[in-house]
Amino acid sequence: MSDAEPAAVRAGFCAIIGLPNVGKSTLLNRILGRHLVAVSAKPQTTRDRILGVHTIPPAGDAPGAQIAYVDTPGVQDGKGPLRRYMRDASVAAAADADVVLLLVDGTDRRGRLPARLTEPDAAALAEAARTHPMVVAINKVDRMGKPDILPVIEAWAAWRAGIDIVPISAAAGDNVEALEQAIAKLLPVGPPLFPEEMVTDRPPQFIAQEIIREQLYHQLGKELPYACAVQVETWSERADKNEVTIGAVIVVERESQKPIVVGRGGSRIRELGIAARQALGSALGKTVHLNLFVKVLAEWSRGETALRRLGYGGEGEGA
Ligand SMILES: Nc1nc2c(ncn2[C@@H]2O[C@H](COP(=O)(O)OP(=O)(O)OP(=O)(O)O)[C@@H](O)[C@H]2O)c(=O)[nH]1
Ligand SMILES: [Mg+2]
Repeated sequence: MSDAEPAAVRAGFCAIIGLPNVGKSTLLNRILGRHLVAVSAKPQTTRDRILGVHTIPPAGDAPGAQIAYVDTPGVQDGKGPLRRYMRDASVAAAADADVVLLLVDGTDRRGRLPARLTEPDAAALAEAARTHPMVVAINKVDRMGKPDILPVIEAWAAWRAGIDIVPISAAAGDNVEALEQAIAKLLPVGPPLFPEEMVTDRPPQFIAQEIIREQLYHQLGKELPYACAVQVETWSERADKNEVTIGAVIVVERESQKPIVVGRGGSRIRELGIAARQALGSALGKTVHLNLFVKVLAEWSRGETALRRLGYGGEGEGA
């Protein structure tokens, strides 16, 4: 290899994989500097693989790179078509990637150490590391004492030789640039794959659905968010006023779930609407008018056709 020529641009796909709740979506939002995907304290928030493109301009000796990140649902076992779809989405994203970024929650006593993973998780990760260049990021170090961080780094360094291990805080942004440099140097040399200004392949309607869905995780109890899907049905923009009016439906699985989402005298859905409208306004950079409705689509998470209607599965899912 010769380093005499000007350093070449690198570009390619990086799949972000890891157990549920480790902070994969938080990291992607942080890298892109905008709220693209739903984040919540509840596991299994991400349902689909989502593409987020970061074009890093050249700076000093660094030649610049374009990293096309694919956020994935947390790897885990589970039954039912939705779970299966989520699992397939992660496996496929990792298989298609040029580099795999394994994100580990440094505060999770079990998941933070390779020796404590369950057998299927360990096998899936070993396979990803065997077939792809990999970087391991230890996340949430803002909540760890320094003496706790080192043994976790050492455990992953011992797991596979020659892998970069980068401690980060996705929430605070600490060390995220160093992580991106570690990923970039493993990408193939080549021109950018996407236009420089492109951030995602998803339309604004999808981003709106994610933001509304995130509010469901924040505002509904433990179980219900998993029974909900969000579908944007109408979208009308007034460019002259920088305004958009969005009509969205919250889909639940059973008649009995409807009043819980609506709340007493409509209070819950009103609150959801206010919070979602604010979040949408800042994500889209527009004034947002939001009309929310609730609809029952019986057992949607169990039916392949209903899943497809709600955008899970079928064509056009990112990378
Ligand atoms: N303290 C701290 N919390 C974080 C950090 N990164 C993420 N979190 C929190 O961890 C929780 C899970 O974050 P997500 O980004 O939704 O995790 P995920 O890996 O995408 O989860 P799934 O989509 O369910 O697989 C949220 O409550 C985040 O606010 C971090 O660096 N520090
Ligand atoms: Mg996620």
